[in-house]
Amino acid sequence: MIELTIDNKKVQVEEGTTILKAAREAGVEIPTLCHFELCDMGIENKPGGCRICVVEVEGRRNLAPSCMTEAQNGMVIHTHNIRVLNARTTVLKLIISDHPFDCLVCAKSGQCELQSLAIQFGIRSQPYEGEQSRYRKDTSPSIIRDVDKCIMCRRCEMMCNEVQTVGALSAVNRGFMSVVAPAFEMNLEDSPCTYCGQCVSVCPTGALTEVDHTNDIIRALSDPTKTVVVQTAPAVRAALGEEFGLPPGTLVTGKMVSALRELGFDYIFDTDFSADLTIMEEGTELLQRLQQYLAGDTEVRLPILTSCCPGWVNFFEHNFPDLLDVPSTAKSPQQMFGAIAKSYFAEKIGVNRKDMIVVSIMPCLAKKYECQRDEFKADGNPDVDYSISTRELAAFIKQANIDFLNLPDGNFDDPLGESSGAGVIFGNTGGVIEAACRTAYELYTGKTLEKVDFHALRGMEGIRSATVDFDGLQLNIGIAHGLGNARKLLNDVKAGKSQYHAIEIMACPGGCIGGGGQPYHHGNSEILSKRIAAIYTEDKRKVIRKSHENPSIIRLYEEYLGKPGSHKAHQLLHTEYFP
Ligand code: HC0
Ligand code: SF4
Repeated sequence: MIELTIDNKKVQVEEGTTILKAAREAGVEIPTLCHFELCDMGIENKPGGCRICVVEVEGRRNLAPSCMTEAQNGMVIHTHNIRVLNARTTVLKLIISDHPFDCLVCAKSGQCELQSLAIQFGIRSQPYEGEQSRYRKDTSPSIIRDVDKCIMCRRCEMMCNEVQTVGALSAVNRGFMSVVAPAFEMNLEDSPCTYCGQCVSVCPTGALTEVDHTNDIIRALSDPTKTVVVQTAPAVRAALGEEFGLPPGTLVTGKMVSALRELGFDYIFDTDFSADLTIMEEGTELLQRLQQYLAGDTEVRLPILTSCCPGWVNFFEHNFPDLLDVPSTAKSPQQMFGAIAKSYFAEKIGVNRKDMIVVSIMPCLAKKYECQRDEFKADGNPDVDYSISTRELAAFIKQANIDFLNLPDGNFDDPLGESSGAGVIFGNTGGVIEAACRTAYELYTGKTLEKVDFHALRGMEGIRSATVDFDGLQLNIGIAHGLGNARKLLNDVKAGKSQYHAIEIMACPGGCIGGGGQPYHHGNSEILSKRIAAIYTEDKRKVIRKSHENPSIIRLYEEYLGKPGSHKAHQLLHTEYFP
């Protein structure tokens, strides 16, 4: 241990600790901009570029960037004397001198870290006037890059390259023209980007934001010829409350339903319903492949990979084009919902599919891209018309002046609003495969599963393994969240070295609860853990906790689909992948 003095406080820290961390351990907050830490992953972004975190170290001529400077025994540090404050203000003014002044209409206004610092440091005018660099905007199906607002903090690069190993973003150009961009400054759409949205979730300014579809939805809601149906993803209910000041981990399922009703949606349904449907189809596929394998078929594609996360689907299409027959062919719950809403449900209520608008509320930005894919359209009409994020829904509720916190708890509509606990745990890493185990166990063994909680499949480690006993058959399960972890498991599959029968993969750290469209969590893993706990609480509260026991799912098969894996189920609920 070493001892130093920070703002007249004696502090003891481990050798090798930076001044920034030492100060935080002592309860002294130093402002930062480029610095970002994902503690549980051991990943830290500290390019030392912004210089907002400078401090004075007695005896040194220059101010020191605290994120980059190691604390040393006997150091005496001042984090907010006049010299430090002046330096920070000058640095901020320089950053702002090359930043657009459109805060009034910026998508990040109110949540922009640069704006917050400008307020904190009392900057009230454009300090250094002169020419500013100007770039074109780059709009993809999910993400808008407004690189005039890039401050070169390089957090997005850290997420894309170190966590996701996608490598779509890197620093280009020099001086005022330096920005983070795809190689050769190509459009994001032409790059290997998966639309996972993790770069958006850490961008401190409005340089990276989601494509906003709220106005399209308002237009649909005000068109009397349209029946507007909404589905809400499992993870949204565990995070939406944060946008209204509720503590992380507060479940707001009932308030969310009431808000959607007040917003004017005709039917409020649940993606948890179609998560149950996914289990019926994906679980059947898993059992079919297993039975082929047990019968000695050496050609059978095992492990089966889950296929419900569109960021992950993009990733394997780009990076593993020779493994496209390995993932399950089951569509994601978002897309299964759209296909069933615009066929079975539309027929039930006598509405032409062209007059039905299906909206999804998702914690994810890749879902925006997914619902635009050609294979999810019938005669050019998409199964899901618009997907908006948890953040966009919160903004929409605020725009409509709905008193969210005082709303009563509402109930989802029938039949596509009924779901099991297995459907809701899809939102957590490990949840899809746990849900699949609950159903596959009973279908395989013919016995009742007494203990539905598979604790071995839960947790936050990036790669997890567990063996589940199916009455003598030992099923090896792998789980990865974050695309960097997924790549490791996929490399083993490619090399024929994988020991698993089934692998669940989610693109975002934590699964959908940590999706790129969720309220900003600033790398705080405690927030993710609380959302995860909330999802398991919702599961526990459900009367039905296994997908195949959902009465509305049973009825859907009886009335419309026949049985899982039927010809009709294949037509509506399965897909193919493209390199
Ligand atoms: Fe997910 Fe989903 S669980 S991807 O994370 O499978 O976005 O929440 O809606 O589709 O159900 C996201 C969350 C979903 C889908 C479901 C899956
Ligand atoms: Fe990289 Fe994901 Fe951002 Fe695309 S969306 S640039 S893959 S972090």
